[in-house]
Amino acid sequence: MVGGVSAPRKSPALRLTAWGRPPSLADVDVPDPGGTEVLVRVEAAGICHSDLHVLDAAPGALPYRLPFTLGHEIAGQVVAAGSAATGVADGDRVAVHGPWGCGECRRCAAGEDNYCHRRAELAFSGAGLGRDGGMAGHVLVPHPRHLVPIGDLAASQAAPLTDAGLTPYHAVAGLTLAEGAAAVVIGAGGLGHVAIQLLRALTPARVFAVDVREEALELAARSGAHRTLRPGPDTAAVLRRETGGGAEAVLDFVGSDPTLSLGAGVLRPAGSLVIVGSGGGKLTIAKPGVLPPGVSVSLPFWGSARELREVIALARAGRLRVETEPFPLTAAADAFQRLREGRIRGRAVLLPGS
Ligand code: FEH
Ligand code: ZN
Ligand code: ZN
Repeated sequence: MVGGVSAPRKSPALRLTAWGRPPSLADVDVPDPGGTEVLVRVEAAGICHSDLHVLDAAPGALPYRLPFTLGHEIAGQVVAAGSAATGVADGDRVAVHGPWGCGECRRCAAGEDNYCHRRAELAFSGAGLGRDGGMAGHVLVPHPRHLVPIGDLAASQAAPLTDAGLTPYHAVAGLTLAEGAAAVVIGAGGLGHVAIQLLRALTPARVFAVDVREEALELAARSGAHRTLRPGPDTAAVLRRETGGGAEAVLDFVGSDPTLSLGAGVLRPAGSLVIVGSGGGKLTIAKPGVLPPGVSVSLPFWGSARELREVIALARAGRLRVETEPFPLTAAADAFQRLREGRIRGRAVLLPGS
């Protein structure tokens, strides 16, 4: 109990209990936080394509131990805290920085758990990724350092921003785009449409969006893309022409063979290829090869707690907004299926209290 905000003894949770099997809703015990732990009542939890990768993983493909509760995009309210959990107060509304690392290395100490030095040794990647996450009524967060205040920001915005906002923010943060530069966003879905908003809010670049779905291109245009186009045999040539010789940056939120090939064909010399999507596509890096001279290739992963604070600040200032489709926790199976079929506009968000 923190300041009169209490927690029940049982709470619903979407549990992964067997590899390759659909997750199931179950009532689980609500844990009492000890030490630095903080108990958060979940108000919203986003659904990510990575959740599908977890559901589809073959036994042994991931180091995670079953069972665990899914959900790595979480926002809610602090309801209890351990005796060593400082800096949290009764009823704080928070977003959860989801990539939990070892908590001891230099990266984790800096809030950069996404690049934890001991990542390869851990049996988890974060909340809902081998540890109990937030597709549930409550989530136990290991340390207050993973909590970012959200003030009066809606949880249905804050939750998806912890990944669909943070990941593109971290990807864009590494780019230098001057006036007149062109940035191509491949994949205008849950992350891509936020990337377009960030490129428009933080850089002077002209933004080109590519997606196979007409509805995604409409969202891309509403998000601020200067030009939208569906991929075809001449897309690279069209983009090279319309960017005046190539793009300074390509952000690939799909990461498949065709999208990587398109990205390589659109970059101008000394451009940046930023591969965010986990589509498993391959691109041969060779000299000479398909990439122009001077190109940098990066594989950014999620983002830091400091960057999440910056994303939340942008959203609270009205400069960033995630397109969401809400579902009650009990409709999680339908939401997952629609995501799998490409029928979610923006980000699907589960609302445990609805
Ligand atoms: C999480 C875990 C593993 C791979 C990728 C992800 C992303 O959803 C995080 O942005
Ligand atoms: Zn994710
Ligand atoms: Zn670490």
